Amino acid sequence: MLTLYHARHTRSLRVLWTLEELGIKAEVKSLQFPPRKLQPDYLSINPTGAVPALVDGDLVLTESLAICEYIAAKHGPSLLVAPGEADRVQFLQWLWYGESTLMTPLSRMATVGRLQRQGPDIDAVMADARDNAGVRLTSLEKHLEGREYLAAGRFTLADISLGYPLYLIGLTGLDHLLGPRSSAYRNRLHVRPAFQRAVSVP
Ligand SMILES: N[C@@H](CCC(=O)N[C@@H](CS)C(=O)NCC(=O)O)C(=O)O
Repeated sequence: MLTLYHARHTRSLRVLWTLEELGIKAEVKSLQFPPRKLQPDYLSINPTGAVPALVDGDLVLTESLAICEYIAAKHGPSLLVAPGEADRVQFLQWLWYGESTLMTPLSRMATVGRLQRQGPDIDAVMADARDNAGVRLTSLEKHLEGREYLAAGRFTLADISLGYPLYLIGLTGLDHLLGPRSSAYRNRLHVRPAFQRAVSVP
């Protein structure tokens, strides 16, 4: 049995979503956030204190996309675009864009927001991160021209990767940063029954 350490509104949503898409059961342990401060016993599972973590027997994985790829490779390879398959490179590009390019300014905003400080320096950091996210989103808008999904003409893990930061954009009131194609794309992802089930896990 897989065990997933999860906290609401975090990257563990990607893992829950992958599990739901593939109909895989896991024991979900919901943690208070941030576990680093509120659940110190969790550091014995993941010394970084970050979520998600997946335990499968002796194996412990602590990167959301590595966990999703591990699950997909075992149970649902159509979520991946294999080496040699057309669009493999686009798949990699957008898989990483979701965690690296797009999450970087959003994580900065979340971290600074959590500190609950005020003042011109904080405002400047937040404004810069917002601006940065907006600029970065223009490449998604461009890529979506004539495409329903990011790679291989089907729903893949790259879409799950992006679906999480697009969810955060909605949560943090940044919808105005999305162009029309990106907004329609996000709706397409988020109406999926598997996403709806995943996002309702407390
Ligand atoms: N690259 C990692 C990042 C994990 C991460 O930073 N998780 C955030 C929540 S989305 C977290 O737990 N932050 C709290 C902390 O680091 O204390 C992944 O994709 O899983």
